[in-house]
Amino acid sequence: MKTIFSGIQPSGTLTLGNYLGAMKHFVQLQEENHCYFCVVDEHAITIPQDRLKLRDNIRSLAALYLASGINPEKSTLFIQSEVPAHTQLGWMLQCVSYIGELERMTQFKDKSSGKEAVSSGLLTYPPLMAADILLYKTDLVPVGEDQKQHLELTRNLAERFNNKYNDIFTIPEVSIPKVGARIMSLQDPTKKMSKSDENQKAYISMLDEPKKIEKKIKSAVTDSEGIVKYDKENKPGISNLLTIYSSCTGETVEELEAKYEGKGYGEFKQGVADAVIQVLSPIQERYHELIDSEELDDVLDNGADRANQEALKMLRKAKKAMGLGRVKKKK
Ligand code: ATP
Ligand code: LTN
Repeated sequence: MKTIFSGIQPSGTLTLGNYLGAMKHFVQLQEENHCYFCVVDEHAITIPQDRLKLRDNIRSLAALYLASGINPEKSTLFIQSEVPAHTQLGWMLQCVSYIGELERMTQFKDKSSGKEAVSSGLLTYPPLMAADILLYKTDLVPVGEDQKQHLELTRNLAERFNNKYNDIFTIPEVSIPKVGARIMSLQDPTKKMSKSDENQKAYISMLDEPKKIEKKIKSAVTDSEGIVKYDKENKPGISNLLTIYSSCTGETVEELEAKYEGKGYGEFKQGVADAVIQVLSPIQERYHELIDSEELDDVLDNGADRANQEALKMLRKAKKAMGLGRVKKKK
């Protein structure tokens, strides 16, 4: 049995990309592992957030975790800001991070480029992410492709700390799905699908109604060739839709290519829409039962208690290793 940790930012309603690249795999992993799943709200404030919207997004994300199949009996589900050890260890890890290596992170470069006021939190985001992971002796971190670089940095920071202070951190491995690790924007299939995209037609929200899903997929950018074939270079739009279809139904890309041979994009897109709706509908139904329930609060209270207990143990070890605080004199 391995210890698994992953986090999702409550920076908007989750997209189909978040589901196929991350959430779906969390649900499978919890069957045989000891899992922690986190709503990383402290990461979300690295870019400006509306306070009321953030609160809604935090609750909504927690409900989506459960609605997607995270079982609180098997996994610990909690909100990052309810476990203070994360920012505490995050600070300590900032002090072992170099500015140069943080500036090299592509997520930092993407999110800061062209902006006038960039928060220092956006730069120091990865040591906080490393703290999330290292507090729980995590063996494996399931994430989408875009997080690979942050995971490499986490491993480096853990090794640097272990060598310099004391060998306390487990070095985590990354787990990236074979299909669906990078779902692309429906409007610009060279960009990843993102919940912070200004263009709502670019992404499918996990809470979009069937009609909306159908409309967005039908207006997805493709090409004029009219052949359903996977070719990422020359047909990025169709390739992305094939990936989505395959991740939703489990059929392979080859099987889907054969199924749509000689058929037009209209029919293919209808198939993609139906597959997506079939996956999201039951999740949405359960979500609406949960969102205003006390059950959700109970799960989160419980999760925070369990996470706090575990995280404090590692925080104490890290403080001791670095020489923070004091040793009390015996009376
Ligand atoms: P934003 O889109 O708001 O910048 P994000 O979606 O990149 O945020 P998170 O919501 O924290 O960031 O991501 C949660 C998980 O979903 C991560 O494991 C991430 O790798 C994965 N993920 C995000 N976007 C995609 C995508 N387009 N395809 C596959 N996986 C994704
Ligand atoms: N950086 C991630 C979110 C995140 C995370 C984590 C993922 C924060 N802490 C710990 C895995 C483990 C993102 O932007 N998607």
